[in-house]
Amino acid sequence: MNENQINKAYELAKERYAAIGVDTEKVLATLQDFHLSMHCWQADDVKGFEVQAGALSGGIQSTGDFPGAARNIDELRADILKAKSLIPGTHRLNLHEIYGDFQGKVVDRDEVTVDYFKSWIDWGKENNTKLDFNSTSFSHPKSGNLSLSNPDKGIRDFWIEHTKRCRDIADEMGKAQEDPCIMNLWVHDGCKDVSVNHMLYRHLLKESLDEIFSEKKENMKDCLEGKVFGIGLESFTVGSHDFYTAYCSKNNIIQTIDTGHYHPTEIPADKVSALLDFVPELMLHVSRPVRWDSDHVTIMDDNTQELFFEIVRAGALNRVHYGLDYFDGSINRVGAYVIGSRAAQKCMLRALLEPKETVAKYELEGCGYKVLALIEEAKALPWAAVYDEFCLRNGVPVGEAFLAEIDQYEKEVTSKR
Ligand code: RNT
Ligand code: ZN
Repeated sequence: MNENQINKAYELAKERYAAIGVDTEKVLATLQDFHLSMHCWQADDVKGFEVQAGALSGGIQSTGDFPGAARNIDELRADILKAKSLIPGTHRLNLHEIYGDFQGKVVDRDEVTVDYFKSWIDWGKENNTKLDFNSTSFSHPKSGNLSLSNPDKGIRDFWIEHTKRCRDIADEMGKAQEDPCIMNLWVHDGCKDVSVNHMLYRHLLKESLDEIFSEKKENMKDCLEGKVFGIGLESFTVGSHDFYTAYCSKNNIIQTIDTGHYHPTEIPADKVSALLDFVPELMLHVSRPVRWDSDHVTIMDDNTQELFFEIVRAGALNRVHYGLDYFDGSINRVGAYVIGSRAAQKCMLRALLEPKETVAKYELEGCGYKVLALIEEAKALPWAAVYDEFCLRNGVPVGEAFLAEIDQYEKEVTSKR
């Protein structure tokens, strides 16, 4: 498709949407202001840069050994920038604590400071990329099965200290970028098999969180992520969805919805309107569950599409932070970023293009068949022409044209690692 063809297709689409009361120019402006928080951990299979790094633990796994994973901070930054050059719009980067710039030093989790993130803050500024942050309680000798909920006070205190330091770092990041840094707290704590001290573990987790959040921070926002189960932690999860729903709504904290963290027939999209009257905002980890795995590359599947529809229908666009969270080591990792980011963006675009006022009105008037009819018709409207135009205006490859760029980067860069 050349530029002229893309413009023509867009002009037709614009008229088609105008006929149902949707202004595609407005939609494009909104999409321009939609910022994903790209997770740094797809680039290196969640390894991070700690000198003393151990194997990935905490009930998560990245499978596959496709060549070219980033081995150090420079490679990871280069990969992220390559991916960003193929994704329209401006996007944030979501860092885990283990991705600090440790400069060859052994820095334990309870010793980390913003000094190890100074170069990230500079990098973010230079590359117009705002940063988000995560504490890291997995892949560490003190992780075991229980961290913040560990009955051993020494271990609990270690993770409390780590998490407090991470909040300080996130606060510095937020200050430097003049925009709040969103800090996600996910701990894997759970039991592999039958266990009886559930109340104790949950109580300890609550106490640890209370202690962690006792200090208010101006430039960062906390969010909490629950889960249904982890690998090797199949029988019980301390920080379940219910636990965090209660904690977040009681303490006015942002809740994280990872779309890979629910029962197979549970629809994460339904949580948007269920939660937003009780928690201040939502953080998303857009992902894709496949059987035991919660972290396949995001695509335009029903769950993802429905999630974005629900956010737009709820009028909650600005009350949601849009993180991605998947890790696939079996395919080109830069490709994985581009596919997942563009898929999330396309789902948002389709949601923005829905003739929602009309559909909502029909529903309130009791015209059920019209609701169904319009939603069915909207599925086949030319939204892809609008996305192509968006890519064109943003100077990134349109459609599958990004494949050639990734192939070239693979040939020249990642295959040589
Ligand atoms: C794990 C959680 C968590 C992690 C990242 C690496 O199941 O989804 O968000 O994926 O912190
Ligand atoms: Zn997640």
